[in-house]
Amino acid sequence: MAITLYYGSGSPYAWRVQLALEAKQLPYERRVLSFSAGDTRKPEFAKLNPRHRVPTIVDGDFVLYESNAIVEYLDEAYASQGTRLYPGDARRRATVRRIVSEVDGYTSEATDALIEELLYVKPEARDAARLEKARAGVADEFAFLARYLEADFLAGPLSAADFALYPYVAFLDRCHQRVPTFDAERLLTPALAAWKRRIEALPYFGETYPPHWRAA
Ligand SMILES: N[C@@H](CCC(=O)N[C@@H](CS)C(=O)NCC(=O)O)C(=O)O
Repeated sequence: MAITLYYGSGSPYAWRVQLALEAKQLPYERRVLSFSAGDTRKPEFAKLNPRHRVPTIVDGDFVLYESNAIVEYLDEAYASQGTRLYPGDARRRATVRRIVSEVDGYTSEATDALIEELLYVKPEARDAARLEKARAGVADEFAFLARYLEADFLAGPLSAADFALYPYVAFLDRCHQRVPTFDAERLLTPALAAWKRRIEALPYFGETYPPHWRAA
């Protein structure tokens, strides 16, 4: 039976799960929820996820929320299928978990600050110094992570670490779409820009692209 994925278009947490479902070659049905319509607050969804968040999956009679728990579950429950997202070796697996944790702990904070300044502060109220500080925070964080790129992907072979980071890097394109004067490419080191292109060249990547970004 196909897994059901509840997601929100553009949610970085949901995007990493969708990339994982694709990499694991698992059949799944998508249910897109609208944040503005309050879908995550509706009683039928609250029964699945009392924290009212996406992603949430239903696999048979098993319901699971929290993106990292979902990616690890998919990788373990369907270990022999598709790409291994958490390597078997304890040290390599710990490295993947460490990078995922860094993305959630540090990268998301830096990108949230930039998104806030760029997309949520009205253009007339925008403060150049605050915006520059937020932009520098993202550039520093991305340069930090780029140091891990000794091979094609963050922890060597493609892993959950790449799927955790990718949506945050891609969000810069969305910022550029919404604010054309914002130069997203400039925030990426050449190594990180090449890594981004490698993710986007994955055969299933297009399946995961947020629908409402395309329409914009
Ligand atoms: N720690 C959670 C975070 C999930 C999360 O915050 N999702 C946001 C979307 S990015 C959400 O569902 N927000 C609900 C809403 O705004 O109604 C995870 O890793 O899955």
